[in-house]
Amino acid sequence: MRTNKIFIGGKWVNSSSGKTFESFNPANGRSLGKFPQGNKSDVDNAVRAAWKAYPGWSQTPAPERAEILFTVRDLLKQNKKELAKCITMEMGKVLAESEGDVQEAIDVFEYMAGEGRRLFGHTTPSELPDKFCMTLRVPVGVFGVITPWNFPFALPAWKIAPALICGNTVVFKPSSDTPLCGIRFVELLVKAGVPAGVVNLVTGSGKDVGTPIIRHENIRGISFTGSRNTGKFIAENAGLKKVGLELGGKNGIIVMDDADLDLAVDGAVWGGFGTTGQRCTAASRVIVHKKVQKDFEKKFIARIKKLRLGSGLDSKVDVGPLVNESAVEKVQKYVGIGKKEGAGLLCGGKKLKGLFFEPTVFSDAKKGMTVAQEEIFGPVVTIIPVKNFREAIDVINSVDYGLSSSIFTRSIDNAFKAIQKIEAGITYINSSTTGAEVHLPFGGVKQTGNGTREAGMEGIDEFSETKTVYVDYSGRLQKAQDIEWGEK
Ligand code: UN1
Repeated sequence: MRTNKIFIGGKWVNSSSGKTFESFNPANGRSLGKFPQGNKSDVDNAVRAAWKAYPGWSQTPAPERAEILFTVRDLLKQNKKELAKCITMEMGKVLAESEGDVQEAIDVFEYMAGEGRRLFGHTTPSELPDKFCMTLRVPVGVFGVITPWNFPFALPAWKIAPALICGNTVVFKPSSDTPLCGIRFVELLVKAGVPAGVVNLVTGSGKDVGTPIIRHENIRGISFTGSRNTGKFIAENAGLKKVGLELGGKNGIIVMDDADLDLAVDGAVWGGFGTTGQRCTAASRVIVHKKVQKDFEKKFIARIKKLRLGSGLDSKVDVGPLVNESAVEKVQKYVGIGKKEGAGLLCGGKKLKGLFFEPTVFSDAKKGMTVAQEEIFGPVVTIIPVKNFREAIDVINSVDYGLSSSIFTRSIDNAFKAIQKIEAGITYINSSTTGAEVHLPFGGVKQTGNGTREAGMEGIDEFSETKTVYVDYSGRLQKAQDIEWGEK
């Protein structure tokens, strides 16, 4: 069995804990190897290495840093098929989606490499003569990057590419469900020429590795994607670090009575059951106009019945397993709650062999029911019927989250009203709730995060500080706000 190492200061080393954990293929339970169970002293070493590398990296011109990012892009491209296979084996989603995951990483490295020749600040006039004002972007310092297992290449890329282009160095903790993908990712960075200490990797649990990163006195920024509970823990424990949180969603698709129903069904199936529902942008609620509810449900269920479950490596399969045992238990728990609260089970509801779970639909749910409010992160869609557009907006906004959203309608008025009224970071018109493109900002409102955005130009803000510069060439001590002092 392959025993892996952590990566600190440019060297693959053993964890000082001496302990290991295993990662398993969720489709068949086979072990993918042993991984070091990192601890606080590994994190301390990683932080020291990251600071040691910081002066050199942060002072390298950004266009030169970008050359390395372009090489990462090229290597991801060359190895796309094989990396996708690694993703599918480790977290279960089907190969086509895993290739999409790698493609997203390719795109973001390309986009952020391009930022190496931008990283814009701005200039603006001074209120005083012979004085020049501008802003610059400067790096933050050492960043802790903590990522989930559902996009094991795209999400580390969303964070590490902008962190690097801005001149930061990184301590990276991948999810303990996908340590192998994390290692493959770092191997590729090293091959591309990322200097020693610029990216360090510590594998292990949230408690043993995540918490020491979050609380570390010498880490200046944290970028995290994952559960709301962990997000809250970070907000409470990171102190005055610059923190970016991308937490969950309870995303809704509104289907109006004038929608193209076949298109809406396509969107609901893909959004609800792609990645086995394990996306923060999953369409876990469908808010359907009563006039078309029955038609929609008939077509929706017919499509779901055709979904083939199995190993994501099999090209005929549509839906893979859930990631682990506790994910299965969580889905089972919510299905039980849905039934108890009186939502109507239209299909599915049962655990199958191993970590597979039937695609499940609840209907005639009320907006306040638990299955209409809480993130399940599995193949469960809750249908909530509404009588008009106003009620649809009320329902879609009735949750604590605000990540993605969608409306299917042929009315331009409804489309634009939805853009205006839906409380979410992302709104799709006549498309599903997933499918973010890397040159646009990604993130949510309300309890989906703390207001930061990833990807796009806004993605640079999370990983840089703004420095304000005043240059006075008047030869006098000029004072702003027109103050006269000591001059009489
Ligand atoms: C996530 O689930 O954490 O738009 C991110 C999407 C993907 C990213 C999802 N590109 O669904």
